[in-house]
Amino acid sequence: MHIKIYPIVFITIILLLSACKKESPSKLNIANTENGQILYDAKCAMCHGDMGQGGYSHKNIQGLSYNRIELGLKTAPDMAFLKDLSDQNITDIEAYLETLSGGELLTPQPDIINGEKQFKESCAYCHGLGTIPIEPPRPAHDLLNIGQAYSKVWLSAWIDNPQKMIDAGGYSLDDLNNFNYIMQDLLHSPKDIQDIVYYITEKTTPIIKSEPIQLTDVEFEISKQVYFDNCAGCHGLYRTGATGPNITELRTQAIGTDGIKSMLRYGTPAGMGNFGQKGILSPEQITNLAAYLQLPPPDAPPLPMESIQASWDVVVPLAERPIKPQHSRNWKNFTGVILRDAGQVAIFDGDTNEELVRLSSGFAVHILRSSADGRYFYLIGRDGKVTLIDLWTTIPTIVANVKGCHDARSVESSKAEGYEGKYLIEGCYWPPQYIVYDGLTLEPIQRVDVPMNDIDGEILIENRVASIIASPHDPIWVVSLKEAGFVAVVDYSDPEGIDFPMTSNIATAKFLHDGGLDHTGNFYIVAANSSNKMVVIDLVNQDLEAMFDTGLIPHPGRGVNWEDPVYGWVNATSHIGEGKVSIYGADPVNRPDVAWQVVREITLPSSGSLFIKSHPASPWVFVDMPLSATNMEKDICVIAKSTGTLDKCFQVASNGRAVHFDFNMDGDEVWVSDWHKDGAVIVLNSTSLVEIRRFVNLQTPTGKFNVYNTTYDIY
Ligand code: DHE
Repeated sequence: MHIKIYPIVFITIILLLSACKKESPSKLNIANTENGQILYDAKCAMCHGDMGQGGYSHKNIQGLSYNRIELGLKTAPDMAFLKDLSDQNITDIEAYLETLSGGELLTPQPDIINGEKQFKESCAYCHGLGTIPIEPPRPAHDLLNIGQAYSKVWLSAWIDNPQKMIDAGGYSLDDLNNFNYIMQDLLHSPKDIQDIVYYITEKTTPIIKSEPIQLTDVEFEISKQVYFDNCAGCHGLYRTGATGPNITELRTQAIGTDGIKSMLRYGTPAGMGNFGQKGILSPEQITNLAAYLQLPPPDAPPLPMESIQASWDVVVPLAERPIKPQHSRNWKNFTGVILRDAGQVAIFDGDTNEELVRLSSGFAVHILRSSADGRYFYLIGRDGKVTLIDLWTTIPTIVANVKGCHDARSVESSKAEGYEGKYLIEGCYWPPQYIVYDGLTLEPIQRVDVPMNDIDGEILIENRVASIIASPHDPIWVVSLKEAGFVAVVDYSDPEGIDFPMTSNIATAKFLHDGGLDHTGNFYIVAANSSNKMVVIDLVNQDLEAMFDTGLIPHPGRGVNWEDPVYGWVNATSHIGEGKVSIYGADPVNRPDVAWQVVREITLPSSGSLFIKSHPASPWVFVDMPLSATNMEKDICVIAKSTGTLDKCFQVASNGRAVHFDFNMDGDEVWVSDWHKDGAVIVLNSTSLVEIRRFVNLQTPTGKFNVYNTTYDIY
């Protein structure tokens, strides 16, 4: 035994001696301390601390000589990625280390119990620890035996700031390509990080299952409502998944209580919101929701025609409404701002910048759409309530209400010649139906069940109506059936006005969500979001024009149209699931060579984008990232139309998340929401990008709808 150790000791002594004796190249090079600091901060501080005081490595390197640095680079496996540092670089780092002193020390005694607690609270969804595999799988690798692949120091530095480790070259780019996302920085303290690392590297037996939680009947009912308010939109009432993945009870039981809680707390870079971290859900709500999700979903009730008719409420009958505007305002430049959690819409005069009125509607109001002439706003809430607002009265007034769904996201007016504003369609998330109303009174005319089979012939338990758009040419609406993957054509020309059938169901791709028109109005371009595809419907021939892949969970809102200098007319989408804008050709007549093909991809600093928009008067295409899990939610980015490249990203929101854009009627102003309970709408000059106005004291402002732009589909 002893004999075998001698050569190792001998070699080490020789190495140390030679390191001490070697003439330091720092004597030959002229040191640049400033560059040394840049290099140190970028490549060394993650492990050795911001002042070289020790950090996760617990090795103080203040004043370390050139030769000792070089020795570390040659012998320490964790530092192998720094092998390309030149003599000059090392000289500069040496000079910088000479200047350092002080800095906070990290206690070398880890607390494994705290590490276990932190792991379960923060990491347990994305990473298993010898846990049961799930489908779709966890977004990151299982960490059982991770200590065999990486050292504790490296793992700590990685958890502390993954992006910095990647930028420094400390993570293999080949490995990185195996993942869709870079791990989030969960903002843990260095102490917690060190404890987590000790826990995951010392634990050698799998975590089998976390403890289920029992719910009382009252807690179950409350959690049901919390789920409906916050989760059902993405995951479905029956939790089978759409924009978000399947979270039915078999999968959630496999994820386990800890995993569900960590996901609800921190979200994922795939677009799941960080509900706990942002204070949207309380720790108690998260705990109970984790239990609720492991139980089978309760049955959702129907909403028959009699109930819809009973909900119809005419506040101002048609005969009592004005026949011309009762004010001299430019009502086509009014903008309605959704105040989501207040259940209100605030209406602003875009010429005078006055807030004219706040009107209350239902629960978590979602969007506005305009009648064919723009006189009326139709407001739809998640509770399925439609509110008709007249903009010609002295101040905008609610003139009728009706509730056709328990859960809804979309309404659209009839816009074809001869039918302008005559009808309104409401699509339901639940029950699986659409309702057609009289466009001027909201009197319910027809309720129609949507088919409960998908494009593969599978029977569905949920088939939600997502975006709806009126063809500018024919008396039809195209209706996206989310789970089914069909785009239904609903004909509203029936002379009896009593039928409103689906005249065809165009098979496309599953998980249809949101979309808008191309620049001619001949095509409807809609995201099949969890299929990672865009679908193009030919509105003239009423058939499928094209389908193509873009990125992870495209989410264009209404999309955007502009003329690219190389590819002609294009349209684009951003994505929830990755930081990417895909721009595709959208002119099959003049540029068939690039039509419906991705011609440019632009990298954004974060995933979690919901909307992309522009106006013909603006040189920019605007993109938001409100679901960013990497702290980019306050920023927006602008793409230059003239070059098709990203120009810059900058912060606009102060309190919350920057979300959604609309423009004033002339297009020289762009309005962005600061989505927060103490929120605002921030108005920028749409060319200079300088802030020119801020409407404050708005509770959770989200969508903004300028009458002119909404009426004429300008985006
Ligand atoms: Fe929306 C449009 C569904 C979350 C703000 N949203 C749409 C449309 C659908 C939809 C189907 C297209 C309607 C149309 O064109 O006919 N939205 C959903 C959801 O299912 C989802 C993902 C989850 C949910 O629980 O509702 C969802 N939406 C949100 C938000 O969280 C937003 C940001 C704020 C809010 O209301 O809670 C939001 N959605 C909007 C806006 C539009 C929209 C502003 C209209 C975009 C436009 O420019 O026309």
